[in-house]
Amino acid sequence: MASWRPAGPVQPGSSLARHVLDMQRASPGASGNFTGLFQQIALAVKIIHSRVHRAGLAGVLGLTGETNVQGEMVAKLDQFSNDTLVKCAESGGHVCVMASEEVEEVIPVPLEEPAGKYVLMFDPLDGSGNIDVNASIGTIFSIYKRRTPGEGRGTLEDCLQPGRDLVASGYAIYGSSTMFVYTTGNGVYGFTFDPSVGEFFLSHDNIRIPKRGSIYSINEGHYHSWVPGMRRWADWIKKPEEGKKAYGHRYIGAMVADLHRTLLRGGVFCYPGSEDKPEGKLRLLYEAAPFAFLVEAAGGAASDGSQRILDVEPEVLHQRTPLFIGSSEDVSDVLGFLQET
Ligand code: AHM
Ligand code: MG
Repeated sequence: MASWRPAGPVQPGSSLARHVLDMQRASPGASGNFTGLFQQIALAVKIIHSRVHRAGLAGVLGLTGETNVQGEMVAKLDQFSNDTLVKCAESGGHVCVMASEEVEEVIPVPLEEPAGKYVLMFDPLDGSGNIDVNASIGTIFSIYKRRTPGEGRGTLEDCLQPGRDLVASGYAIYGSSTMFVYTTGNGVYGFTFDPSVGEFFLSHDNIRIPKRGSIYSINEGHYHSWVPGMRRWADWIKKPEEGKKAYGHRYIGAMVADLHRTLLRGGVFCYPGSEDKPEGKLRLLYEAAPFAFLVEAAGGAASDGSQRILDVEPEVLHQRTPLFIGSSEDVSDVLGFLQET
């Protein structure tokens, strides 16, 4: 008699929860804390997904009128996403301290909750300028181990770690479907949310970024404020030459969406510095380092123009950095132009 197999497309063995559990079982000495933290992050993402998809109906679009630490207006969904991540993570007992792009200082774990050994950093809702036009947005997270000795609450020092010390990073993209993509530095895995089941299932196994792509992604409206090397690169990339086709241009304006495409299709995403803002706009700890860890694990590259993003030693929590990230050959082309005298 044939052995029984579940009917339908859902494969319980390919769920995100099971994937993380298998990974934990494969790492000797793992205590289950990491798996627990991941489950809390996935729970937060499901709650944010649900609110993002109901946003128009629920009337939560619009601005609260407050100004966040970046001097930008905070959309209501940003705040909701921030609070959801904080509540889910602190109640799991796996983190000792957190930091969010939306909050000026580190976020301590409340005294009534147990503290764990992990440090969680996140951009709760990246690309929030896209909310009101119903375009893709996302959540970015990264996990470090505490580096200060002892147990109990963590400190700012635990948050100021270079990306090469990351234990894991990932993102959720709230697009035509919601996806969850993560790495622990060894393979990049993508899961698609099945709302009828309420779970993420493996849809993109072992993502590898092509060595070279055919798309460049940058806000070219800033062209006149760039250094000459950057402008020369932007002129070159769209010019057909012998042996080189002109690259196509795509820019959604939400890093999660632009980098999700770059990870799957290849190409390069740049957010350079400008004359008045030499550090650019993106934040090292919440945006650049987590994506650099993902893209390098997929075989790509990420630089700030002079060094690997993962080697940058953060000095302050909300540090900004120029970013050149994507297919290794495409990143190397931009760096070549930038380093020309
Ligand atoms: P946010 O975190 O406040 O949403 O800002 C970051 C976003 C990125 O997702 C995106 O790549 C960039 O800002 C777009 O900036 P610009 O409008 O200058 O092109
Ligand atoms: Mg952001």
